[in-house]
Amino acid sequence: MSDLVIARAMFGTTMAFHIIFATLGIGIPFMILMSEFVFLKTKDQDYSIMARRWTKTKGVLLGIAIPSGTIAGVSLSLLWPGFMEVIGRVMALPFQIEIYAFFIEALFLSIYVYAYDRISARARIISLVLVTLGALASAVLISNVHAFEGTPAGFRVVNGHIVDVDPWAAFFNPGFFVTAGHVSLTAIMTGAFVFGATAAYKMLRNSPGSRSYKFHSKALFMSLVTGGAIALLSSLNGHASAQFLHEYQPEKLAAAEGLFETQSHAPLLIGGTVDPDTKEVKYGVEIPWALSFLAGNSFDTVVRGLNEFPREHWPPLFIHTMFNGMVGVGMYSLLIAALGIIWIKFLKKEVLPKWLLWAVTLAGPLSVLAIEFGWILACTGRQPWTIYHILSTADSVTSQTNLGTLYLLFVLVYLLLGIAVIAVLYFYFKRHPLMNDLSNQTDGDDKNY
Ligand code: HEB
Repeated sequence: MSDLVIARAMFGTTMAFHIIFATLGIGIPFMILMSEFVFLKTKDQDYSIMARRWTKTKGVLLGIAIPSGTIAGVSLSLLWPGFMEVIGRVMALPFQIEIYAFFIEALFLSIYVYAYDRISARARIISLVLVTLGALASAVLISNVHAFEGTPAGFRVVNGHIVDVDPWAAFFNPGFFVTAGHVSLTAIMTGAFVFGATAAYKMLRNSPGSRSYKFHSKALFMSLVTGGAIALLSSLNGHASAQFLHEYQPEKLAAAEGLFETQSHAPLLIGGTVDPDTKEVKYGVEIPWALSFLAGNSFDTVVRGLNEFPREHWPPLFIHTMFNGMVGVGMYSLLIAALGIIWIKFLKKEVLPKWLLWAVTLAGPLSVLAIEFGWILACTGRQPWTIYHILSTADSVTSQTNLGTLYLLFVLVYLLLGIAVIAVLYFYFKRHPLMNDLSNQTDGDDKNY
């Protein structure tokens, strides 16, 4: 393997690991906020218990998000010095502001946790809003560096030198709003479905009618409403992302859709594989005209095909599968949320069928997978560039060699960290079962929280 490939694999693995914790770091506090909010409105103690139990999870996840984020930051400079040189000159603002965002998140999380019993319900909600906003701001700021990579702005390159730097123009690059929106919405959606999946799984484990089943069905309903609503918004905004690619990174859209010939009335390809050599699409289903509509809201929209671009500038074509997977999960989650809501609210059934509970359980891991697909689509789909049409990945990479051993070491560290999180969460909740919290609630004893 070449050192470039190892560097990419190493950075990709780091980001794939970190992104899980960064995403849940937004979605979970949002769901805790929802629980506190419903508690404030209904005075139903179950929601308060839910909020406190999930706060433990947030704490553990933050414990991994910090080191994995630090590794990601350090890897950026160590593996991609050429890239960081440009970022350092033009796009340093997001990194500088992020420190404050993290500060706000950590500060208000501590207030929420340690002053829980001493502050009012409203103050708790305000703290949680700030925790969520802090986490969101971090994500938006860092994703903005990614947006800048796709739509660089705020500088000119003259004879290989960077001149006329305008940091705010770089900050508000054309990709800023679409990316910020998509990253934020999908993170909240993922948080909701992970919350819901846990509840659904617990419902499968407990008999209908039990206290625990009732508790979890409240969490389930709250998650389905939040997750469903946000999934709907994510797909609308995903549509905007696709239109954005059509305008700014047409070869990525062409690769994601296996489109070779530039054409109006372009078809949308679902499933199948795209072969770059024969330029053939195998086993896929084509929906006539749909891609033109997706790209420009009209069937006449001309979508540019890969043939217009030199072969060495084509992104890897497997991103088609990533795109399908991500959109598939979006559609699946919408459907499952709708079914669950209909079942509980309109058919007024307290017991949910097992298949539906399994389907919700599946939606949790699937939405995390969709996050991974989305990032692979966005970042692999930008190849061979780190900064679109300005700096290639090959020119960004470190000149250091023998990265192989280091890569294996990184993988090992992530494996250990991953196992550690699961073990900590598993044993913590095993030792502090829900029934304890529920019976404490009737005894009026608050000390154990
Ligand atoms: Fe997504 C990305 C679309 C859903 C997650 N997305 C993306 C892109 C596109 C899209 C076009 C690319 C962008 C660039 O590159 O720049 N989506 C879409 C659509 C839909 C979706 C149309 C519908 C349904 N997603 C989704 C989901 C999820 C996601 C469901 C999860 C959960 N994505 C994502 C991510 C990403 C993406 C994470 C990366 C970031 C950006 O934005 O880029």
